[in-house]
Amino acid sequence: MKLLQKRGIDNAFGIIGSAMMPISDLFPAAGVKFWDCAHEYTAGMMADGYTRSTGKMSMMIAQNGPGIANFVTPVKTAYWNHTPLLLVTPQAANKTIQQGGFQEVEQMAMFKDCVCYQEEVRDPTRMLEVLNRVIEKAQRGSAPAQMNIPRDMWTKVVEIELPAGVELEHSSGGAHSVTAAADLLANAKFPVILNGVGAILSKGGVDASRKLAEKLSAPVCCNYQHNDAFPGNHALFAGPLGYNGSKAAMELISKADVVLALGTRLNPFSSLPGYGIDYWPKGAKLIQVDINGDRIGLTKPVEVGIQGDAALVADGILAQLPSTAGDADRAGREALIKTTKSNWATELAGMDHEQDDVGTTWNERARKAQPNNMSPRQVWKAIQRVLPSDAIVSTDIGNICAIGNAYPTFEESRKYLAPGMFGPCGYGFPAIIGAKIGKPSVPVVGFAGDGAFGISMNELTACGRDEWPAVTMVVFRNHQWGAEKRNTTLWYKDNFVGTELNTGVKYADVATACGLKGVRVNSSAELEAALTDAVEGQMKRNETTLIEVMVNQELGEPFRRDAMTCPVEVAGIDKADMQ
Ligand SMILES: Cc1ncc(C[n+]2csc(CCOP(=O)(O)OP(=O)(O)O)c2C)c(N)n1
Ligand SMILES: [Mg+2]
Repeated sequence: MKLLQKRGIDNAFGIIGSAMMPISDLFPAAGVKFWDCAHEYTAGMMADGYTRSTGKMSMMIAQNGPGIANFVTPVKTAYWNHTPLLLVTPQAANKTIQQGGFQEVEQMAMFKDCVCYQEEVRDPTRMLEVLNRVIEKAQRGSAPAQMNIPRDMWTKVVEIELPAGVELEHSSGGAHSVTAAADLLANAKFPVILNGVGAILSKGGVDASRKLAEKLSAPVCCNYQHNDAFPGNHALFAGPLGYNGSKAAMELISKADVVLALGTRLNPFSSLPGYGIDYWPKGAKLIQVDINGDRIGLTKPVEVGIQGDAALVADGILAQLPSTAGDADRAGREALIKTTKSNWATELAGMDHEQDDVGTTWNERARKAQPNNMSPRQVWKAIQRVLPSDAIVSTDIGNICAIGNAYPTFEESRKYLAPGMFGPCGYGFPAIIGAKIGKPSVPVVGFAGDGAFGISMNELTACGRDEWPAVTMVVFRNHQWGAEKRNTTLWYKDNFVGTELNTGVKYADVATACGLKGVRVNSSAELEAALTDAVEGQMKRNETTLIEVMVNQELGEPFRRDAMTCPVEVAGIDKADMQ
């Protein structure tokens, strides 16, 4: 507890259990707030939302066995969100381990692939040494790290020193490679910067990228789902790449002869074609900066790789640029950025409906079936009109949330909590609760589809208690697991298996039954009024509101055009063959 205090870890998320009681007993006295959630799955997502929005490490803790098993999905989610979390997993006691006693499971194996470091406490006298190492590894790796502790170790009386801990200075990159990068950028005709989460995680990273971009008049794209990695109101901001992102960003980066990928591992999903444009500039020279050397050159051929901190490396490159850098056709580039952005803004503003692929008619039928319901894009435009500019936003995995990728922009970082590359449904609601816990004075709005919300909605029963801060949650009610239904319409001839939700459920009423405010809205005007009122209620009256938005069943681009094909009938399947 003293070490947690020393490291400022003062928020823990989970569900109470006997295996953690020797520790949770001390939480109030130590000043650690324990957020007792409705499910460990969502507790972990809350910890992720808390830490992503504040930059402060938080802790996940639960009962050994089933409680800890429920943490697997959020821990892997946090791993790909690059969130440093302390995962404490009390383990079945040494006395009975391997005898199949109570609540025993291989907790180290379970998280092996989900954390950047894991260690089991082997002896009570080593508890602080291990805890200290785990915290440092989580920080250095910017990912969850696990301390597994046989539960009987908590109660041994031992004498130990508090470890001092070491804070490592981040590297500003190898001198030769920084110079090589500066040379490439100085001589580029069309340099483009691509900011990843590393720009957010490194202190001053976004600002350093801004200075570099301004010097070069280079457009700045954000990597997929890191829309807050550059200020949205900046003239050089091009928008997010990837699935349903900014067409302007895609068009601009396709023209690049040099790309500076700043703080990104360039994961394969993030630069897939969008809007039919295969925009990745294969002929461009790529400079990749990542604090983790293992990820440099992993997915794309790299001209210059720099292992280092995004801010320090960007500053180092800027310092080496000649005064004339960026002068070649500066005005032409700036004009092109401006017109490309404004064309995309006009196009996006005019997009109200989803297209059908040739030979399919789902969207046409969906519009006809519910002519009075809003379409997903009409919903997003209404949201955009009233969403506070300083709001923290979370989204979920789902078709309507994904359509939203092109809409909100952010002036500051740590404002956009998307579920990330593990892609778990059920992220939006708990993440926004965690964000509000971390940033109580900032308005927060969470978004989720009705299916994904169903996975997380048990937290409605937890979040209305007195000390929990109020949030605003928007649920897109299209009565379907839409993203999967989209795959079915495109590749499986509308053979809908498992895609239909219970139309009888009223999520707004469930919220009301949990002592919260629930509102159903049917039009853009109603949505704008409800969202405005909900945010006011959140900020002024400590009111949590769930807004259930009635949407038609139109479906946008599928997630995995790259991975889907029509089935080929081989032997034929017949019910009559069932034994
Ligand atoms: C935990 C988990 N289960 C299943 C999936 C597969 N999946 C991806 S999107 C999706 C449908 C989401 O439906 P909904 O939340 O209603 O949003 P919509 O697509 O209708 O907008 C499903 C089931 C997943 N990503 N995560
Ligand atoms: Mg849905």
